[in-house]
Amino acid sequence: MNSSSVHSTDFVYKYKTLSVGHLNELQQDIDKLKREGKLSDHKTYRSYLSDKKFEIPESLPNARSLIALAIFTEPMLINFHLNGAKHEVMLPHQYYASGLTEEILRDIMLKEIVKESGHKIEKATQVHLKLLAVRSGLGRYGRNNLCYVEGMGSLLKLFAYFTDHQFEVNNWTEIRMMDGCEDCKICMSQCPSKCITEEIL
Ligand code: B12
Repeated sequence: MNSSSVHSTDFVYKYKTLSVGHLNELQQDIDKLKREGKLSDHKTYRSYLSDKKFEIPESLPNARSLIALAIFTEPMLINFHLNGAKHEVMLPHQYYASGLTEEILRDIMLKEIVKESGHKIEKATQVHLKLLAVRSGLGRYGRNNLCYVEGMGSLLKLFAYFTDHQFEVNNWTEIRMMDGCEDCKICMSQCPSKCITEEIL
């Protein structure tokens, strides 16, 4: 199934689907980074990744597809008053109650994406979401390694679901950095810890 942008209550979402036949290749992308020593060994960082694996969940052994979903919610603008001056600060939706619930996500998945009745979905909590989004063609990496989705920028939340529904279109895509990042180095010059490199993907 191809990407679609639908407005549902206060959210805008886009999605792409991939066959579970690509799970091994997705895992190999990560294993290759590890082998080449490109993943930080820092134990806190590794702890974030320790449960992540591209594999069919035991709770849905007949899973056929993975759905990558990007949700954009308007950021909240808050005013801080400091020494008589007002400072407007943008708060992404991870940090305020945007109203997005698990039930809304399940409804989007079942009623608007899977559509055919009788199918199951299972939230994929252990996959690498940016990689899945990029490999499914939903988004592209920015030089800063965040995932950008056309029309949404990077201020979005990614989710993934397994389903036993087989979609007709398989969207396997090469890993690429956004064209707009090739000549732009603004994030590089602003990164306080100098983590962003000249490297082009
Ligand atoms: C660990 C983690 C963190 C850690 C570590 C972040 C870090 N800087 O490393 C902490 C807790 C600090 C964190 C913070 C944030 N996170 Co976070 N985090 C994750 C998590 C759990 C895993 C990400 C990860 O490291 N994956 C493993 C790496 C290896 O995967 P990868 O980056 O896709 O790997 C590919 C690239 O490296 C690429 N590659 C290889 N070489 C090169 C070279 C170039 C030039 C490029 C561009 C790419 C590239 O190839 C790899 C694949 O083969 C994901 C959720 C998930 N389940 O995936 C969220 C996630 C990435 N985080 C997210 C967000 C929003 C944030 C914050 C912005 C939250 C906030 N508002 O403060 C901050 C950003 C901080 C920052 N400066 O990066 C979003 C990103 C959305 C997006 N648009 O991309 C995710 C997807 C969560 C979500 N559900 O939406 N996060």
